[in-house]
Amino acid sequence: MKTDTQGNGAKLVSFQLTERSDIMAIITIPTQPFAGQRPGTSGLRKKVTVFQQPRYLENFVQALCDVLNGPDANGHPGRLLHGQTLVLGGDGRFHNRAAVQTILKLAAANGVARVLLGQGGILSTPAASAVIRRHQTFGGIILSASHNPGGPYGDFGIKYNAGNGGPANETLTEAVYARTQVLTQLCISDAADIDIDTLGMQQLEQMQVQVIDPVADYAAVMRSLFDFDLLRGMFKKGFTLRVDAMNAVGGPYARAILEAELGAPAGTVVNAVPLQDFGDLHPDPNPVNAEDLIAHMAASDAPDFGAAMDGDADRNMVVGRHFVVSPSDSLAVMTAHARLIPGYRSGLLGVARSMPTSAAVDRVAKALNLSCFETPTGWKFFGNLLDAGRVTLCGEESYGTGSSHVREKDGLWAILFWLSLQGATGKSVETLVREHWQTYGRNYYTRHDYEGIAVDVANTLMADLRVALPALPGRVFGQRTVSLADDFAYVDPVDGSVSKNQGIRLLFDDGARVIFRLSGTGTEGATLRLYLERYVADPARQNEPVQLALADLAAIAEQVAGIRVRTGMAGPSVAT
Ligand code: G16
Repeated sequence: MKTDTQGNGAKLVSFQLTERSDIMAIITIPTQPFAGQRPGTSGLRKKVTVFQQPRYLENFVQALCDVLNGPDANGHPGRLLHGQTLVLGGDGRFHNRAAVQTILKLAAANGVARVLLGQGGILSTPAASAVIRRHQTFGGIILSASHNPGGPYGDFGIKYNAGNGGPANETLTEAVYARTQVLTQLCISDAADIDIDTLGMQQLEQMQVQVIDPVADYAAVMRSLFDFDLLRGMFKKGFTLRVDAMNAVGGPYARAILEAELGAPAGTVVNAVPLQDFGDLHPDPNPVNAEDLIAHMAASDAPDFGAAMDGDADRNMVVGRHFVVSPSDSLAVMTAHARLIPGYRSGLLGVARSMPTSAAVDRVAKALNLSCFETPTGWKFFGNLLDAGRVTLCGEESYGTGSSHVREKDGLWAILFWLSLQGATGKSVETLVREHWQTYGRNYYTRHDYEGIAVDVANTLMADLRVALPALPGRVFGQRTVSLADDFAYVDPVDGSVSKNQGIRLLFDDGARVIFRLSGTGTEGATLRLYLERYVADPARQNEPVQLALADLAAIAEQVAGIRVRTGMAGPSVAT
């Protein structure tokens, strides 16, 4: 050990000679806090250009390491991270590779003993969760801005997942944020970049970096849940599938499992090579952004089944011939038929959905006598329920479904699930959903997004709604009366933690709902999300176009919130 001061203000606190006979050193560098490093719905997401500022990423990762190391008994920096293994990987978007190198050098300097790194810096979000769980690591760092656009002027993101494989809870993310605001120094290795593309072990300071196959652990989990022989048989008999990976990280996983292992013809997975800018696609699998898939599924020679995934492959969209399945319906249908899948044959422990997700799954849960939980938006809120064995399936309106097999939503898992349902029943996607509606009724559902509005306009709109809430119950709008109006708060049934201000809810006496919420994943201005839902039991009235069926609720929302006047927008920028 040696102490020295370098010209750039960095302090040399240790060194070691390597076999290459160059000097690697762990140095401390003075730094200053950056404002706004508070993680949102799912980690810290900012423009790439923000992350490229010197020491921006470093500060956040140092703060994370400090929090994970914890204080010792005397309140000094502790060593909880020392000797531990972390998982590292991302969705391959622009800045992924550079960020991986930086994080490795910080991890090495902050006591991490070993990193399991996805080859090329690649790990889909569900795969990262699977690796954390299978290797029982301390946790993992995932680099992704999910469905947000990529490229040099696009978005980048980072989040920490705990040892259960799931996104860190709010207590931890708030502690990291607090730490970012008082940080004065970084502890980092000045070693040269390592080779992140070759499988195998390398050394970085005292830390081992094991470059792993990004698909292997994930594929093993899928094999344990689904009947691969059944799926192989489907493709052998000519079943046709089109999976749009949107030039994002899901491509290699879908190719390896669907094409290489299950025998789907080459070309089943399209846009299958992850590109740093997603080839200018917006990798958000909804009918607007995945329009190419929608067009293929509407063609006369449409495949039997279509699906898309997002930037980090945790979201999914399920499409039949001429038929798009809403994420809320998807969760309900999966819940109703779960026992057809080997991994769920013994039944479900319970189900959970985020508050803005439609109540379609609630009806299935009631019929099957399952517990059904309503949580705030954000997959992290499912973690405790899954860990405590209270639920098996979870889902969100934002094209996310998943189960207890990992602690993230999982795009390819959902595709394999729907494929299996078709294989086990011999029914098409459309038939499965229409029969579901006949049995349980239909929850017409849409989400209207008002994107890129001024932050103060959005905040004022929400604040005004909160003020208006007490006067709303009992108010009559046409045929409907407001039965409840509140700002959704959640008490976690496992640890008792309380999360307030999770969205304004207007519930009506006929089961209809209007919900207002601000997005927590955007990087520019604010996005207001308006969620509309109406229940129709009568099969004869289940075939209206969705926007038409919900037009009266949209009008009520406008009357209550004055969105158009406040934003100057004639309508939502996206309606799905
Ligand atoms: C993240 C969270 C999801 C959440 C979604 C939407 O998804 O993991 O649980 O539903 O954001 O968030 P918002 O409505 O706040 O934009 P992802 O796929 O972006 O990680």
